[in-house]
Order: sequence, then C-alpha cells, then structure tokens
Amino acid sequence: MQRDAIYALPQGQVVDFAFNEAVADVFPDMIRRSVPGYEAIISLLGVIARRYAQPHSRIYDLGCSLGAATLSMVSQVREAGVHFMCVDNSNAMTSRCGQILQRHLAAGHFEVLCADIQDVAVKNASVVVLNFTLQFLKPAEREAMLANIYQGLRPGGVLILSEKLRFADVGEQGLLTDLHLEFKRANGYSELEISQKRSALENVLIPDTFEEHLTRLQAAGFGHVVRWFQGFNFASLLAVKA
Ligand code: GEK
Repeated sequence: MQRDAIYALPQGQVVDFAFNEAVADVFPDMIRRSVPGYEAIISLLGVIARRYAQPHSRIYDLGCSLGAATLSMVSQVREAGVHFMCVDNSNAMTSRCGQILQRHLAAGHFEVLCADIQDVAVKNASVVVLNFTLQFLKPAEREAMLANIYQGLRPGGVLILSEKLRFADVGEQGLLTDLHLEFKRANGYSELEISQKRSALENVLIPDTFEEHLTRLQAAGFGHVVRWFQGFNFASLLAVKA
C-alpha cells in the first residue's frame, strides 16, 4: 500500500482537495489513517448488505472510490442475480476500481460508471451505499439526492450512509474534533500535514449534524433510521424504506 505523503511538504498555497491521480494512488492508506473506524465500517456494511440484499436487485455504491465497500458486499451477499453499480466522478478512481473489481466479479455482474452520482437514476435497488460521499455534495443538493435514492429503492431496501458529523453542542464538537486529531497524529500524520489537509477540505467537505441527517432522511421518506456505528466524529447510519 502506497503511503499518503500528499501534504507532507509545505505548499505555498493550499488548493481545494480533489480526488485526482495522486490521491487515488495513496487512497487506501489515506482513508484508513484519516477516518476512525473506516475498516470496521467497510467490513460491517458487508454484513448489513447480506441481511438486506434482495434477489435480482441492484446494489449501488455511490462515490465508490476504489470499490472497497462493493468488495465487502460481494464477499457477503448470497442472493441470486444481484447486480453491483459503482459510481464515482473521479476518473482516477473509476479506472482503478474497474481493474480491481474485475479480479473479484465476473463481467455482467457489475458496472463502474464515471459520473456525478446526482445524474444516476437509482432503480430496482435493495441496498444503496453512500460511504463518506454525501458530505462532498453541496448542502442544498443533498435532499434531492436522498429523494432519488428513496424512490429507486424497493420496499424493505436500505441506505447505508456514512458521514463525518458536526455537533451542535460546543463541548462535544471540541472533544470529538480533538480525538480525531489525536487519531491522525497516532497514525503518523505531522501537524503540517494535518493543517494543510484541513485547509484543503474546508470548502469541499461540509459536515451536517446527526439531527440534520435524520430530518433530511425522514423528509425523503425513510421511516426508520439507526446510527449503527460511530468512531469519534465519524458515523454510519442505516435508513430503511418500509
Ligand atoms: C470507500 N466510498 O472507500 N459524484 C460522484 N462521486 C463523487 C461526487 C459526486 N458528486 N463527489 C465526490 N465523489 C469510498 C470512499 S471518498 C471519501 C469515498 C473520502 C467521490 C470522490 O471522487 C471520492 O472518490 C468519493 O466520492 C469520496 O468506501 O475520501 O473522505
């Protein structure tokens, strides 16, 4: 695994973060060292998909990056005729993702699309995964994305939504932000890397509170929402379509 050193050297001006070739090269190392609980979420969402996948339905991985969530679900799902749809708008990600998935899945059982997830019509879905992707959409566009997912899910289908959270309570926000910083230091990131990455993400990754997610998911129609995982200020929600 190639080590992430993208922000190791001082940058004159830190530009907005982008999912380019350099990021795709180091992505597995970057996300594992930056998102507390990432590996646990990946392996457990496979178990959730195993529970909710329906025969002859589609499973969507929206903002799939290198396809880690899809690989976890492929290893768990037992139902017949399940078709995996992986979407990401970074060509650097989708080209690598396609190469990885073809080692694990026969052609005809999956598609990798380089597209904006907002332009993809969700259809006949039993499981939809947004694993740390909704947070990169403009806040005003998030509600329409969830409505599209809800209408494309079969009854009994689920959305697995993982996000960085913001907290309305100042003390909780301060504590969990500090613990996230300690996590990054513990994983070998320097103060320079941490601060340059923070500047690069400032305008790009805009987190919501759990309550904002809950309200938006309920407005989209999801009757049942459970926060099934939290690692510091990163959480994953399970939203069920009745
Ligand atoms: C994983 N799910 O390993 N349309 C399509 N893709 C997008 C869009 C968009 N509008 N905006 C961002 N992306 C993965 C990790 S990473 C999370 C997801 C992170 C894509 C972007 O190109 C990137 O690949 C992904 O969403 C977010 O489980 O790096 O924090």
